[in-house]
This record gives sequence, structure tokens and C-alpha cells, in this order.
Amino acid sequence: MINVIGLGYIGLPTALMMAAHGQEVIGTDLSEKVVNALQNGQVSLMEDGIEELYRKAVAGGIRFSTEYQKAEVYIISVPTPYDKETKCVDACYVESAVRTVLGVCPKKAVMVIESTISPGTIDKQIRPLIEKCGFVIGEDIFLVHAPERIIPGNMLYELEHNNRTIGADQPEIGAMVKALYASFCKGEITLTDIRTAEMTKVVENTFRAVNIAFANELAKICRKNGLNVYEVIDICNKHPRVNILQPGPGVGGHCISVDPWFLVGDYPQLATVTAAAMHMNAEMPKFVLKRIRQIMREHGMEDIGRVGLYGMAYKANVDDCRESPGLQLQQVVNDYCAMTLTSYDPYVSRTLLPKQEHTLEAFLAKTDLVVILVGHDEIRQNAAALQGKIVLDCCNLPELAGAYHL
Ligand code: SAJ
Repeated sequence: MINVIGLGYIGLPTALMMAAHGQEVIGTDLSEKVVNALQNGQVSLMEDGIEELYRKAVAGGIRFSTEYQKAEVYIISVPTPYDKETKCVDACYVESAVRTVLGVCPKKAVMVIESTISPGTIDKQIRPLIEKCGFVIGEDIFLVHAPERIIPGNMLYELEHNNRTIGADQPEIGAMVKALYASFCKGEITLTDIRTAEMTKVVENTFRAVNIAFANELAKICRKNGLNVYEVIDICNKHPRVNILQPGPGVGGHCISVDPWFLVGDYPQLATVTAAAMHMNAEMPKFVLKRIRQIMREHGMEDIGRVGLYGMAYKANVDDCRESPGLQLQQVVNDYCAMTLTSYDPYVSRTLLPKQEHTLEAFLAKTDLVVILVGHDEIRQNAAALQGKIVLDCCNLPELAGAYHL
């Protein structure tokens, strides 16, 4: 039996996928609200196919509980925030989950940590914790690190088709866990050691962050030059070995804007390119404010009061607002002129900001300059609604012809 600990963005799809592919699974989450909702058939995760996968998992016998269970395999997928000061991973939730598993697990249980943690965290924090609880790693309990790569917005497809990495102390344990994931994963599953698996996960997200930072730097250079950065990138990417990503209003989410900081926090003297990239990305909201002020001046409007921010989520067609460029920009505007701008996001029903509107019409009625921070399908399908508005499109949406850009 598999006990999946943490039923969030990663744990829930993983638990459902395993149960839908013949594994006996109990999903555990400390939140009674989360567990009750799942027991009543309410799945809050907005991912294509999640309802059907839930039904298959229920048919496969999945159960949900707030209690940790006695199980042969534990999959720990709890949050790993980072300490904004030290830029180091905060493994407190992982440590707490490990401690609780040790209180219920049978001998020879396998503990698979899926949560993203900085390289060396298992060696430096988890192993000593387990040994302090009187367990011998490799005899009483087996440790595995299996980071995930699924991308919000296409999670279920990627859960089934992405290649995966399994880090284990013992090859035979790695092989057993590989077979478990192979019950649903059609991608290549690479076995390695735990520390390498920790490093690969953080490096993958760091590579993406650095690439995005270069695109953002290019946007600033092209703006200075009066060049179209999107045309420059498009032509460069016709080179067989060049693949520059897209500039944007900033980098959000709980991964690309967080994980690279683990390397900077752990290797401040070495991760200098990473640190510079993360600062470049973090500065983009200030660059957007500069563009807003330039455009308002061009239209003889100094006051930015009638500026509206479209998009509070961290990227298109998701409802996750963690570290989002929209929230970062609102903070930058507040620091600059102690003003809250009108905002709206079709995916965000809860009120996050004082002047947040809940319909596109109400939002546009209060806005002269619309800043497109996220390319939700809604605005792409309703570009006509922007007629007569000044538009700063930070997403280079093809439907918004004639808009200003970064
Ligand atoms: N962004 C840009 N320009 C781009 C691409 C993205 O500005 O060209 C911005 C997005 O708008 C967003 C942020 O970057 O604000 C991150 O979005 P994303 O789609 O790049 O990535 P995430 O955070 O949704 O998912 C990433 C993925 N990692 C990689 O692609 C290497 C995913 O595979 C990971 O599983 C996930 O992080 C994670 O959980 O670690």
C-alpha cells in the first residue's frame, strides 16, 4: 500500500494517477477541508482531465484521510518554501512529514521524497533526523528522492509522459520504486543517487530561470535600441542550437522563482550567474512600471490612476497566484506612489487586492491603460473588448495587434 503525504499540486495528481493504475493508495493531508472535499468528490485542482482521473482513482479504491497510514511505501509531497533572507530551502514540512511517517511505518518501509529540496538537504537534514529517531537507514527504512517535472497547466499529460529521475541509496530499492512509477509513467526513468537527483531538479528550474532572464535582459536592450525583441528572438531561434525563451513582466510560481535561490543560498560565491539572473527576473515588474509611465506620458496622462492590471495568476490559464508578476507589480506601484491599481483575473475569484474587479467589463470600465500581464485565453478570445483602450501587452499576444510591448 502507498501512503501519499500531501495532496496539493503534486501529491494529489500523483496519488490519483497511481490509484488509477492499479496501486493501493491512501492519500493523506493534514487539512480536514482538503480531505473532506476529496471524500465528497470535490477536486479543487484546475487541470484538464482531473475529474476523470479522480473517478478512475476512486474506482481503483483510493481513500483519503488526515491520518498517516501503515504502508510499504510513503510518497512525501509537501511544500518546501524558501527563507527569503537566507535564500535556503525551508525543509520544516518535509522534516515534520518524515517524523510522522517514522511514528507509523513498518520496518523496511520505503520513504520517497518528491518535494523539491536543495542538493544535500537529505544528507544534511533528513538522514540525521531519521537516525536520531533510532532508525537505521538502509535496514529499518529506505530513502528515495523522486522529484517531479510536471508543469501546471498540463500536469496530467506530463505526469504520464515526462521522463523521471529516481535517486536511491540502494539500486534494488531504486528499481522497485522505478517499477512503481512505471505503472503510469511512459517516459524514461533514470536511476541515480539521492544527491544527484536533488541537484538535477534544482538545476532544471535554474536553467529555465536563467534562460528567461536572458530574454528579459534582451527586452531591455531592444527597448533601448527601438528593436522588436520578439522578432530578434524569433530569428535567433532559427539557429539550430539557439532556443531563447520569451521575455515577460516577471517570473512567478513556486518553482522557477524559488528553486534557483536554493543554489544561490547554498553556493553564494559560485552561483553568481544564477543570482544575476534571479535579480534580472525580480526587477522586471519595475521595468513594466517604467513602461507604463512612458506610455502614459506619451498620451499626456501623468497620473497612473486609470491603469488596470490584467492577470494576477503567475501564468496563463492557471489560478495559482504565488509570487505572480501581477502581485509583484502591484507592490512596486505601491512602493512608488502608494497607489493600488485596478486589477482583474478571470481565474482568481477570491479578492487578493483592494481594487480587484471580478468581471472583464467592470475592470475595463475603470481603465484607460490596460496592462496585459498574463495571456489567459479569455483576453485572447475577447481582444475586441480592448477597443479604444491603450494596451501594454507584456505577453506578445498575436490577437492584440497595435498594442505597446515591453
Ligand atoms: N515565463 C516567462 N517566459 C517564458 C516562460 C515562462 O516569463 O518563456 C514565466 C511564466 O510566465 C511564469 C514563470 O516563468 O511566471 C514560470 O512558468 P513556467 O511555465 O516556466 O514554469 P512552472 O513554474 O509552471 O513549472 C516549472 C517547470 N520547470 C521547467 O520547465 C524546467 C516544471 O517542469 C516543473 O515541474 C515546475 O517548474 C516545478 O514544480 O518545479
